[in-house]
Amino acid sequence: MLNEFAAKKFGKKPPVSGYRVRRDIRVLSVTERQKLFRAFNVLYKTGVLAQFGRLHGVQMLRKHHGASFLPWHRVYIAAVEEKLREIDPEVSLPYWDYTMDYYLPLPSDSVIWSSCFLGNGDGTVREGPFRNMYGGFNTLIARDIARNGTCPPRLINKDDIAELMDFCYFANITTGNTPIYYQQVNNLEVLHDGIHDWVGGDMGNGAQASYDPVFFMHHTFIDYIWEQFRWRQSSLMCRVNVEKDYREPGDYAVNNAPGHAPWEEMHGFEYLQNRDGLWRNWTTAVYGYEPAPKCPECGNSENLYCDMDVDPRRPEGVCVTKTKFFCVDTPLTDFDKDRPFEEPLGGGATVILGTIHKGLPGDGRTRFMSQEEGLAILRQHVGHVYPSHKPILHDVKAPQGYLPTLNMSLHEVVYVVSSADGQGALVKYEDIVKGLVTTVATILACVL
Ligand SMILES: [Cu+2]
Repeated sequence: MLNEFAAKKFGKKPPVSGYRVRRDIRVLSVTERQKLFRAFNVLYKTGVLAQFGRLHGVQMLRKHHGASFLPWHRVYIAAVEEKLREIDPEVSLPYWDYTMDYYLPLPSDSVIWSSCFLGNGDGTVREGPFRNMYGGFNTLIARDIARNGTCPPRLINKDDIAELMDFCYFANITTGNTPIYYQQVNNLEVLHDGIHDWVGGDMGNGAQASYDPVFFMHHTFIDYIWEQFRWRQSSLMCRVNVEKDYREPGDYAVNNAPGHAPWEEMHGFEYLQNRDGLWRNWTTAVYGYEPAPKCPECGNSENLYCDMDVDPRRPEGVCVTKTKFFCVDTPLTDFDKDRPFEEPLGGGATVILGTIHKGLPGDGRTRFMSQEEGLAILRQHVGHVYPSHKPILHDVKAPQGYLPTLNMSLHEVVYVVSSADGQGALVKYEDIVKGLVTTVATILACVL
């Protein structure tokens, strides 16, 4: 099956099924959702989903805990999307923007975890479009929202994303050869791990994670965050060539695990190298992103609303997901409708559920917590004064004949320039930054 992608030069050439746009799953119409779920069920029944599940689950360290994490998953989900479009050329992979679930007192109440969307989040998936699907170990897929895990089980919120956007380089937000992987802040892979553990069940275990279709909505959002980072990298603020920017030799992966160098093959897509996942044409020729829903319209979705009060630091309001109690449609029609829920037959492995819930703080607001407790924690989180963004530090190398390297904070420089009188200061400044990341054009833009 994977040979098809090599034969079609998937990624090197525009995809057979054409360019597609990815949107938040709650913005899709009921019909669009049904088409998506039907396509997933066909992929499941034909065994394609399981093949992709195995590909993800084996040789995990070739594409996790290191630099190839983002490019590998970019290609992987695009390939699954291509298979979905073979079944129905009108579908694309939606993303699950969990920053909108974050604002619920109990994010496990999100409409996402209803039969209108991805089905229940507590235990065996027995309702919704993915009920009765078997996972990696011959057991029905299961979830265990807000479980305890190795990584803090937490949703990614808007502040996490804003903090990533303080940086300019791939190495700033990815994993390299580091002994304290799990504790890294501003690391998109570590943040992504938290969602896996938050959903729990199959999603909480790397070998089984992509047997639960939630995996693809999660990874599409991670890819969208990365894409926003790449827009920033390409902007005047950073001026980084996103196709070349990678990690340094010797700093590719935790414990120097192989598979993460830019020239190494992409596991399962051996006609590509890891660095090919950095090509711009993935998001110009293959797929693109519709921006996440914003206030006041919130994508005109019946499943979202604009909340002006919940996050005082965002006076323009934030879109918040409706809860599962709003699920009224039954998006299951012509597939699977007569098949009753069946208990697992036995003989398969058991997904570990029911870890100890001790009232996890913050984003781990659990399904066992009261609304009041969850709300109190949420208020604490979104009520604090947001620390101003850290200034961006550039190592500045002076042109030949000028002073040697100095360390410059962009924010301070903007301040100096804006408070300077007259053009003379700007000209001097231009001398200093000649040939550097930051240009006078950027500074002028900031001052204006
Ligand atoms: Cu993965």
